Amino acid sequence: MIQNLKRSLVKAAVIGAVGLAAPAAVTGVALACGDHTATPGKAVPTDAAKVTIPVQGMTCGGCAMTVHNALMAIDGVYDATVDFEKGTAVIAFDAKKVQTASLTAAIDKAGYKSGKPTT
Ligand SMILES: [Cu+2]
Repeated sequence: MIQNLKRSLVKAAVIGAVGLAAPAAVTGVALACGDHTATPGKAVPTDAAKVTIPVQGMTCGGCAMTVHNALMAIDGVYDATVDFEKGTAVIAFDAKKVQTASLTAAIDKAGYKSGKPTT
């Protein structure tokens, strides 16, 4: 299991390097692991709360999409922009419904490691 994971990570790194030639964001890169379909974002109201959370452990666009989808599954999250190269997730959400602790918990539960949220 762990061996397979390591192998897929190596593969992801190679494909990721090739993918860099194209300036396309997450969706344009060949995905080697994680989810392959992004949950569409919702309209972000002007009064939405916004937070940036560091995410460790992402190696390709598939990882970023897995994190994106985990965040989008939370009721009250409008949109999440996840960048595996920067290792960040920028999240727009309804502060009346969602606390940042729920966001970091979702990232951790998806198999990655969240850092300290900053606004
Ligand atoms: Cu990946």
